[in-house]
Amino acid sequence: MEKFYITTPIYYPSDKLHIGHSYCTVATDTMARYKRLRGYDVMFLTGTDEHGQKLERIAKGQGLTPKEYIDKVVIGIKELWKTLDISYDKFIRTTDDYHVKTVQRIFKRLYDQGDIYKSTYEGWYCTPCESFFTEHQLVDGKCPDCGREVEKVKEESYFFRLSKYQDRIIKYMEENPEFLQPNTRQNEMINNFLKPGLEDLAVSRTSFQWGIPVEFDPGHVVYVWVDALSNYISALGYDTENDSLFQKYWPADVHVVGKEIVRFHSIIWPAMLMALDLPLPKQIFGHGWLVINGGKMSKSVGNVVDPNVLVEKYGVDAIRYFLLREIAFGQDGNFNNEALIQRINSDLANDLGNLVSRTVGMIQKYFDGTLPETQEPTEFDGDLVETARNVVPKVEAAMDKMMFSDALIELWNLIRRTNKYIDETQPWILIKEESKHAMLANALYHVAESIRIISVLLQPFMPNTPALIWKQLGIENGAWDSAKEWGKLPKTLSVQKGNVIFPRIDMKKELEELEAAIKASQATSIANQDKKEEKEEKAEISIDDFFKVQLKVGEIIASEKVKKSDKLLRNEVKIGDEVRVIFSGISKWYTPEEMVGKKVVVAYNLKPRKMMGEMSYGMLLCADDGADKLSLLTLDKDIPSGADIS
Ligand code: ME8
Repeated sequence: MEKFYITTPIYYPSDKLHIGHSYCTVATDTMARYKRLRGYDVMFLTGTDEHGQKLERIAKGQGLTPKEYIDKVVIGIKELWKTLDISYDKFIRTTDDYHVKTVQRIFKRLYDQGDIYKSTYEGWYCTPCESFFTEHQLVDGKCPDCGREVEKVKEESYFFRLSKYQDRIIKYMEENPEFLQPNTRQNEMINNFLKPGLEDLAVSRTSFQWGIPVEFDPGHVVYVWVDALSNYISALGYDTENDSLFQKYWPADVHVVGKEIVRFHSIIWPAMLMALDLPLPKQIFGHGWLVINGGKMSKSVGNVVDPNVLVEKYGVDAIRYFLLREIAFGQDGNFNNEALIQRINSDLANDLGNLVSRTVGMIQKYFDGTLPETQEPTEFDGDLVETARNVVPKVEAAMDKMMFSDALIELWNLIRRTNKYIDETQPWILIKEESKHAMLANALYHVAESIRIISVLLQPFMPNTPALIWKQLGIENGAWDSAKEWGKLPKTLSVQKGNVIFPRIDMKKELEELEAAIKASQATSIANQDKKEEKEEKAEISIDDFFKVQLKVGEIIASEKVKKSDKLLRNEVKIGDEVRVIFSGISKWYTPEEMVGKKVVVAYNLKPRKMMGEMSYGMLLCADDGADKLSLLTLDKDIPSGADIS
């Protein structure tokens, strides 16, 4: 069986994934379903990208550890994918142990073979995008990707020899025009990034800790994009004892990604794979954005639409249809409530829903639910059968290029042609004359058979509607190839009337309700955010909780700068009879000489943790103005070291 490996990006865990994120996943899911129906052995991977400074900060803001915060959010993400009927085969989290180990091995291997080396990084960092930029890449001093403020960073860093792979990547792209789709993205990458010259990439950080530690240099964590991109192979067991999935599925057939992350997937990822001597994915498909009034839908702008609100109102199939039909995959598309309701009314309720219900209704009414054996052709049959026969290769051709919208246009041509056939044959006239009943039976058979073919082809896009149609037509399932054959329904078809599959809705009333529902969900999301921030300032804890923290007086008897770090001091602190090593990130404010002799406040029962290859036993308390001032907490009377603080 031929294999097909398809991936979505792994999402940053965010409280609210919006309809823009859902768009990417729904499209990928549609492709995975389509390939399964075509008989492929499909591996569909999605997951979450859980490291980086941004998450560390958000979690801290909520008084949680990053993992505690992310665990909660991931539950919501998985629920959303369930709501949208996303049929992924594997969900990877970059905090999964196997992934962490694979990334560490990859990093070490690249270091050992000289593709990664140690130096000093000086430049600009955009935390929301988790991206480094050189001075000349900034636009008006801001992040070229999101337009937000960037931070100046100077730190010791490992570098990946990206520049070494530049020519090979250009050559690869030129020789494989299918590699980066749509085509325009390839020109953009070659002309804007590759030809001007690649710089080596800083691939480790020392200024925060929430990342995968570089095993042989624990003060460093792996740059989040190196960590994230590796998910596509770590999920398959790459470089482990059990790498059968990797052997079977790699290289990926397509990585589906949003246009702003095409750069990482078409330059950094290929370079990493080249360095690892692995084949490149067959395709990177960069889709466009869902925009609202011209701007990208995004949480920080506050214009996000919650997919749950939409699904609750109109059902998952209607929402999936709208996303796939309304926006040409690869281009940006406007998300618009009116267009959504319009599509539901015209394409789903009028064209499809009405076709099914009136056909079943007529078979019920004219023939008591079962068509008679005797049937006579009409002059309109040939054209309908021809249209149905042609639609399958057209849908397949569009799907093979991931042109979901085109595939649906083809499918709707058949739906409209079938409706037209009803108007041409006029069953309500034929029923009036006994001699025309054989013709009427044939006409209704033709319509039902066409509906069957439509329902088979609808499956990748709409996971639920086909089964509702089959129930009414009395069939069990719809193998893809059965759509290529006309006449699979029994001549004496028996139908069973069911509910209307897509009821028509009142545009004006619905529009008001929908706008109100979206506004309410945006307001709740902002209010929740505010509440969380408030809680973070004023959260109360019980006295019992407070007493869980053991504070003691310590006297600093020795202090020195840590060589590999520009922040840390290594202090030896006398607490009663014992002497503890406690690292503190305060060398910007205190010299070792200033430290020695100070009586300070020590968080005494903190779990020891490894810093710079050595254990640190506790923490020195400081006051921090959040900007650039810091003061160690000291005592204003002489109290012996080891004394309790309460
Ligand atoms: O980029 N319209 O994660 P992410 C369409 N963790 N797509 C949108 C969108 C919109 N309005 N907003 C977001 C990341 N997306 C990284 C990926 S992969 C190794 C690491 C899409 O959660 C966006 O384009 O910020 C991207 O493809 C996906 O959602 C995940 O974005």
